[in-house]
Amino acid sequence: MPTLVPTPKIWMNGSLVEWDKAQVHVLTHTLHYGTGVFEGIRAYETPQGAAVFRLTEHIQRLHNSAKIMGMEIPYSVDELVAATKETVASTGLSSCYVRPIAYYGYGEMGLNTLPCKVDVAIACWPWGAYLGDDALTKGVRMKISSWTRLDHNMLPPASKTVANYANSSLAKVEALRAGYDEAILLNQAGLVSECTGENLFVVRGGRIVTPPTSAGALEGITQHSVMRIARDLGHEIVVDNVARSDLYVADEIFCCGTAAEVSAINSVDDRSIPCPGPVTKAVAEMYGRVVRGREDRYKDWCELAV
Ligand code: PPE
Repeated sequence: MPTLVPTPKIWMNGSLVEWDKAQVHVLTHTLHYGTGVFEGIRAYETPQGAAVFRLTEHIQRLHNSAKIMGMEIPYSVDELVAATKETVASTGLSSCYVRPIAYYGYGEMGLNTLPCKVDVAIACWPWGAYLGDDALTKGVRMKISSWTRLDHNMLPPASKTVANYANSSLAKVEALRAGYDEAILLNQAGLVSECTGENLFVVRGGRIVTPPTSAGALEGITQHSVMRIARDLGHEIVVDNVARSDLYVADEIFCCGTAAEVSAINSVDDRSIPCPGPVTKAVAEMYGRVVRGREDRYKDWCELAV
């Protein structure tokens, strides 16, 4: 049984269609060549109603991903922000995951994307704790992947391109099959980049470090939120390179992403890490309040769906 829970409507090229009717042809270009770009966003229940967390920034990143790939999205950021709100509102859910995708549709085959038409869809579904219900309390078991993170001149890791996730999937499945929960990918220089779908934070000696985009990490919107929250909580936090051995001797490690939120890490390659540590707990708790519109100073990040 598939675990995906349908919602009433999916937005496709300007209109809301029934979930079951939101279909594409088997010769959809992106299905064959991985050339689409997508986003992952969450809507949360706030005291004012359902709000999409940092929606405008996510849609802006979708446009940036497309720009990196040389793709022109036929809808402006404002149009897609409005479309996302409309789609979330149509679900009737107070919280859900939101997946906008821009892809080359049906009509052309072959690697030349220049003549291809760009289609856009936005779908929502309920999605629980991405790394398991006890990701914050018990923590996540991490493995350094045997797969290398994509290099900037192969497939730009800063773009959320569909094809990039074949790299993430290889690492994820390898880690799961070996009995771990998630993988950390090193780049070609051997430095830490990120996890298969989360950014990474390493706490040591009262200082928090997170790897930069140049190391092969996605410019995470949760990463950005966590940096601001941690600073506001009084922590020193820097963007800098992290070596594999930095992970083994860390005081705390946590990862974050839209789907995973803030998740604690209890070990890397079977070297145990204190978990959940005080910094992880404080940041995770505050993040949980912020996304639910319970902290006034971050209210601008919660964009009401209706
Ligand atoms: N790195 C990668 C590779 C990544 O995919 C994500 C999001 C992040 C970092 C964190 O980015 P942000 O969501 O802006 O904080 N991963 C998505 C999971 C995708 C999936 O379908 O699985 C997500 O969290 O939505």
